[in-house]
Amino acid sequence: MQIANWMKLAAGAAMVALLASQAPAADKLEQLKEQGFARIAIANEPPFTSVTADGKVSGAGPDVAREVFKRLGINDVVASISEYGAMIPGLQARRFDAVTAGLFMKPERCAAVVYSEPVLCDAEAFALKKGNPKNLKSFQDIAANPDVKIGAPGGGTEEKLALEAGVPRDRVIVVPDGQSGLKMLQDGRIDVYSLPVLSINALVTQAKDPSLEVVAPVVGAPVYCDGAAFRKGDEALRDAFDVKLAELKKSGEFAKIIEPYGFSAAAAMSTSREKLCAGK
Ligand code: 6CS
Repeated sequence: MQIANWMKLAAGAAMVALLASQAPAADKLEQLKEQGFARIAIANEPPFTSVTADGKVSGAGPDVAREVFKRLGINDVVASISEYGAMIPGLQARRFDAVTAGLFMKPERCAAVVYSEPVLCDAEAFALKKGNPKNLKSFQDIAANPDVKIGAPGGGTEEKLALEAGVPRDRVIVVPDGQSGLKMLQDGRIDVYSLPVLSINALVTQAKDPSLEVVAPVVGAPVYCDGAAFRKGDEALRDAFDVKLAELKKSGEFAKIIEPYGFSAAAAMSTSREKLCAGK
């Protein structure tokens, strides 16, 4: 093909991409149907989200999202791994169409994105040395002991809970992923690694390391729930997602998807976006 024709083709493709990105929010659902997939952000933190070596995306969040999107006429999901702190900026920059990663609903996040109704709920946990030698049961215990360093996801809830409890910034170590956190704990570079209970249990169980133990739930830390998060402006897509999510909850299929991962359907169905975004 002549260079001139290639340039025309490239210009046309760029125009399509530009028009799609400017499409009115109400057409976002139509745009995703035509695209054939929804681009989701995940963290690869089982059992919330998981990507196998051959690229298969699973975990409770993507499995629920895949089923809901399928019922909306969007055939599949394509996942990108992201740090929690980068998920909302990525959504706002249109790098993702949704976040289905266990991004817990909290007032400050509810102000930045539009959430679906609740999907995955969990308490917080600590992984630490067997015997809990520094007797750490809460984020306040960590703040009170100047010798303790905590590892937590960057931009994540556990990082925020530690800082809010008064742990100085230089004792809150950003950990990129579960395996790194485990290694840092085993090497003594951190004294405690914090994630939600199901994530910590999955990691420590898989590690089969008798020198580690889990403290759960963390005393004084709330039970959080996530929802699928959408960009402000995509409320119509969020509303359509909620209709199908409610159908799954009503039929019992929602429980069939998430409970094998250890999540409680009743916990998600006992609360609401309104309550969680109000910090209740
Ligand atoms: O929403 C969050 O910030 C937290 N959610 C999960 C599923 N893991 C850690 C993260 O900090």
